[in-house]
Amino acid sequence: MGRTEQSIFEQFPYWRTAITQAAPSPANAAPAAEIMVFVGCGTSYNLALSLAALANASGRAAIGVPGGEWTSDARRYWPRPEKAHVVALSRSGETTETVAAAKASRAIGARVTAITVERESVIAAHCDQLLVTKTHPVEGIVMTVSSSLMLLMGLRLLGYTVQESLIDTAQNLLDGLDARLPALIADRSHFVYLGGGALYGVALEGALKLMEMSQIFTQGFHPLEYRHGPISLVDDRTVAVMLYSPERKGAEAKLVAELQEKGARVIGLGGPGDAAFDVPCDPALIGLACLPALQLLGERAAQAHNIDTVAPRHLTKVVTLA
Ligand code: F1P
Repeated sequence: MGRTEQSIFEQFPYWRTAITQAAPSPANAAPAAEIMVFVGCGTSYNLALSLAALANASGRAAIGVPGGEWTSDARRYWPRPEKAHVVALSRSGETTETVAAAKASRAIGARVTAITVERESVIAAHCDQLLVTKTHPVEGIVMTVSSSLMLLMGLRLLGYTVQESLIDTAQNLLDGLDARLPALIADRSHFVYLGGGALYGVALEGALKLMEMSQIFTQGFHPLEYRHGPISLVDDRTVAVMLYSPERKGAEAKLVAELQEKGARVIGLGGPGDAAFDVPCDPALIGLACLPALQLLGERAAQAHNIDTVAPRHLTKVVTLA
């Protein structure tokens, strides 16, 4: 087993530790904030999008913004950035754009919460509130355990309770998908990830994982957006991963049936597909429950192409700009 695969399968003890840590003081502890702005880059940006949707769902105005965008012109995203509560996500705590976003936000008086797995990082030194937990030491360039852990910490910041039973759900999904994966992805070269609301960021993250691990071009979409153009790519080379939202399952299942008619093989997470998996948990936690399985999909696709995910092409663990 390679190091990336090992980190995926061995992530749950780290979840357990993060779950049992003292709960962070709630996000609404920043009374002057008009809005929560979740910032990050790459995987951390995908998590930011998901957390922003979950914050809105729990009654707090929120947006997700790439670190570089918030740094270069925050006012294009929120007219009073000094009134924002900025939540900066960064595994390394060193990514140039995210660190700059945190520093610039503090400089104008905004509150900054940092979510990271590196206690001694730059971002940890430039925040008002630090959420940190330990990650698996074997994790390499491709972010696996740490992305699950940062999503978990973000959920707790928003006041969601992550029960130990979620670990069973995530583990069962990981093992269940793994048993079916070789047959599901055999001979398939076009992959698409679909998810709405908080699952849109998770769909993007599934796509990013597959792309960086296996070098297969892929995309993520809001489910019903897929009919508006991208569906023209679907044929018998397609695998579609549908992250079902419980409240929209009917409409999403109809889309899945259309994709199947056109030749796609569908992995249904929380609803129908050629391989269908239950995701029994609080709807807000579906994305977290699915992340390890999505990470594994990237790893198995890479293995099918004899690509080593320990050293993915053109990638480094941290992107720092001069
Ligand atoms: C952000 C990130 C990762 C990506 C790659 C480069 O890192 O874009 O998402 O996988 O390793 O950096 P971070 O700010 O979360 O450390």
